Amino acid sequence: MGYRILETDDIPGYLRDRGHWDDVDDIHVREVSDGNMNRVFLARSTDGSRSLAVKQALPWVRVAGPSWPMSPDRADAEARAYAQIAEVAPDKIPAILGYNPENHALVMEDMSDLEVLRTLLNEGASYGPHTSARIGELVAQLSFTTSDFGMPSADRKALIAASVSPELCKITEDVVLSEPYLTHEHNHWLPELDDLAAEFRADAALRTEVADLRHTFMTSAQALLHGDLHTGSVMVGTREGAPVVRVFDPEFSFVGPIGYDLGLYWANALVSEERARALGTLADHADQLRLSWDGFETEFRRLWPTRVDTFFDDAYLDRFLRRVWTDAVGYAGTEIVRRIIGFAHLTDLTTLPAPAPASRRALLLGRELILRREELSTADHIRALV
Ligand code: SR1
Ligand code: MG
Repeated sequence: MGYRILETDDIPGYLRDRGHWDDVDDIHVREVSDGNMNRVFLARSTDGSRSLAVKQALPWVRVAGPSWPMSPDRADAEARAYAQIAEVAPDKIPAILGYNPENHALVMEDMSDLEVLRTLLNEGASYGPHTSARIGELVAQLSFTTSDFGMPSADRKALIAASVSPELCKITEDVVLSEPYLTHEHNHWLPELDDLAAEFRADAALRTEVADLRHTFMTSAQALLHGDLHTGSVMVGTREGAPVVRVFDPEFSFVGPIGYDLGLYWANALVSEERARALGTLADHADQLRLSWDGFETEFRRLWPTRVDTFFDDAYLDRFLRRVWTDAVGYAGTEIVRRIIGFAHLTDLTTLPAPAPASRRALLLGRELILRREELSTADHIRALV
């Protein structure tokens, strides 16, 4: 049948044809697309006893339209990542019920009983004790099992080859890891930040450090990443009285530096902290970097004795984790910067009544994280900087 862009009215027939839903007379569909890239639909029966989500990759960046073409093959990377994560952390992703590579469409669990973490935080909620720890644990589970510690060398080479994702990596190389430091039509910022945006473009030392992080992103095939692990890629809530954390949208997945996933999460936590500071609603924001690192490190060290290649000794583990930490600090800096003077901004800041002061603080913090990542070797150092 080939690829066709699904509209709301197509979803009942699509779900029936794919064997997900029999009674197409009892199905109500609404579009809930929210992210920058794709379309998402929710299908629900009248009594609410059945519901599913359908996510389809468009042949362009959704928020830009056909003027920014993008292969819908990115959904293949997402489906592959979900399959990989399902092997090691099935409790931390939505249930995937089917993937149709012809239509680049995933059918998955409806998670609308949960909330997007960024939305909750923007509304003034705290993180609670579980969320960041689970995120760190997920990064460890995915990264250890897809690294040379968790996989035989030949399998790893096959994974690296299968996970090559040039178009989406190029987006990150551009919109995160170079454009904000250049004059580029994608960039925009608040007029009150003109001075800092110009300073960042003129700062040769900053550019060299970003170049270093960019090159690491391009070459350091440490493990399979989520690739876009911000607070809009996390859903939280409770089910049957227990806390639930689900990470979704791994379409930017590829084999890269582990610190990129941690750094993205840290950046978004630090920006949420600036929002809360501006609104006077600070809660447990300051704990999140430490909690996610502790969750990551504890799980990675727990898995270490199972490594497939024992030439990597315990002293090497310490060195490796230090490198991941330092990379994460740097990538946190680049993520903060691009979210304020680059293409895709964060509602954490844009919806503030007076966004400039908090954005300025965050931008300055981002620069320090990039420039001083080698010396910022503990969570306390980062707290002191904040
Ligand atoms: C053109 S895409 C811009 C951003 O949206 C995605 O969610 C990624 O964060 C990407 O960098
Ligand atoms: Mg996304």
